[in-house]
Amino acid sequence: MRKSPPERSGTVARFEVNFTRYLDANGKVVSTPLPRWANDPEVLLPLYRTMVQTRTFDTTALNLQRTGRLGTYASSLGQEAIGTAIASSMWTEDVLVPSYREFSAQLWRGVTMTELFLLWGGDERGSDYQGPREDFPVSIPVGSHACHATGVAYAFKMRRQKRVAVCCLGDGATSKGDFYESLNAAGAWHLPVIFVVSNNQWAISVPVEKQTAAQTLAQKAIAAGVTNEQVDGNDVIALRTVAERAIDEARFGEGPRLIEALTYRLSDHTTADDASRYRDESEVELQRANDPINRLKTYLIKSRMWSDQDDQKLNQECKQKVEEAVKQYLATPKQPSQAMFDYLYEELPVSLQHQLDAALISEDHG
Ligand SMILES: Cc1ncc(C[n+]2csc(CCOP(=O)(O)OP(=O)(O)O)c2C)c(N)n1
Ligand SMILES: [Mg+2]
Repeated sequence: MRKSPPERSGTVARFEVNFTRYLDANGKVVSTPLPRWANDPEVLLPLYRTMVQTRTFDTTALNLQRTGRLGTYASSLGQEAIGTAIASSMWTEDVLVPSYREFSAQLWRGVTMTELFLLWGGDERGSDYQGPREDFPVSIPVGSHACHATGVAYAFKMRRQKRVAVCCLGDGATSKGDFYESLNAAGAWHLPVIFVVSNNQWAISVPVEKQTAAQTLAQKAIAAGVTNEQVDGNDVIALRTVAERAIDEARFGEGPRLIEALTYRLSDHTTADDASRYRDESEVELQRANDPINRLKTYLIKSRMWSDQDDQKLNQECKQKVEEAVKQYLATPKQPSQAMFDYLYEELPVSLQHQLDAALISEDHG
């Protein structure tokens, strides 16, 4: 890296940010050639099913929250393609380090809907995944998990394992110091880690153009010497193409990647938010036309891989699965109040001891 300066004045470096899209909002092919698997229902239908299952889960989670049976919940409406494509490009032994809107990735990797409900219902046992044991719990702190992902990738490298850490974060997270530090370390140490930025245009009430003066978020990787690219985050075919390549390259020693997926947060930030106070409903209306599920469905139907009848059946199956998960969730005996103190410290500090005493008293009276 250390070089002597050039002899004369002039440009010393140039950088690019590439964008990938195969399907437009109407499911029409706009770039060719398509990857070969884009004609293979065995590849595409599982992606579609996971996206639909995620949306069904999402609708039910919102209903549960509205009826007082779930805590604050962050909807993934409109962003289902990203996690689905990413997770389908990972190997089982890779590690997902997610933020709080990546249900599709988690479901693909075998986290159960009951576990997700438990977590969003305030029960930490929901993070003790029985499937992907080494995947991380969702990071509610914005961006801090980028450091964890870099650490995981460092461990893989030290152990000479061919595994990849995949960190999912939002546009807002890319303004944070821990994000830049993680990216820098990943670049300097040439680690097998992928940062997937879901640029949904909003960080609660802050639009992305107020978040940063950078033209793209992908370019933030350049200063860290990390390969970057931008992709249509509502086009699962483009996403999977980009993700598969990035993850494979990282696995086989070609270093870290940053993928910026352009999407849109169709929902409120969480159930504790009212987005109509800071953004125009007409903007949201326009964005509905970019829905990733409709886009893939139209393509599948046009390519004769799917029908409206198949769709109805799938929606029915997805609802049934969610209803079963709701039953299991609601039937799970609550943990005692003291459980929340059990795993924080080996020895409870005095201040928390007082809180524990108070919790035990209120439980006795409750
Ligand atoms: C370290 C930290 N600071 C602030 C918050 C409060 N907070 C929660 S979500 C959020 C916005 C995050 O936006 P973005 O990264 O774009 O993700 P999105 O919610 O859009 O998926 C903020 C500021 C937090 N959870 N953690
Ligand atoms: Mg955002």
